[in-house]
Amino acid sequence: MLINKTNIAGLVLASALWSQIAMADVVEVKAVVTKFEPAVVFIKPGDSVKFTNMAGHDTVAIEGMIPEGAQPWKSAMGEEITITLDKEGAYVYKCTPHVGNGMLGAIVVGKVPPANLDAIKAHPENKGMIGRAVRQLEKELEAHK
Ligand SMILES: [Cu+2]
Repeated sequence: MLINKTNIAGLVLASALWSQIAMADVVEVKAVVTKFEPAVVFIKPGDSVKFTNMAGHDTVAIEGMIPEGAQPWKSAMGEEITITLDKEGAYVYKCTPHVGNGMLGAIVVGKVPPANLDAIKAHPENKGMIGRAVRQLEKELEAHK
């Protein structure tokens, strides 16, 4: 390979990308009866969350309770989906068949407190079981300060 400025820039970029990939973590969230465990997880931008033991469950991001511009997710029933989150903020999600049993969770990416916490609290769906999950998220954020 001819060594010139373009090649060097490419190599530097490739190694920066590689070290980012090498440092990214995968955090496991397990479906246990009608709960996600742990219900609230803290990750870095670029980390992934893998949902396991999903027989009879799904995981669906709640619209308006994820950072603005972030990609919502929706798994198939029983799917052990792995999602990668790059955008900082809090993501609240539910299991469709068990949302009435309080089967919800939250993922906090990056900075604490997350920039969209007020938007989540002000969301009209912040009531009932979803409201309970939001309060649990707030409690965990307090403990994580
Ligand atoms: Cu479920």
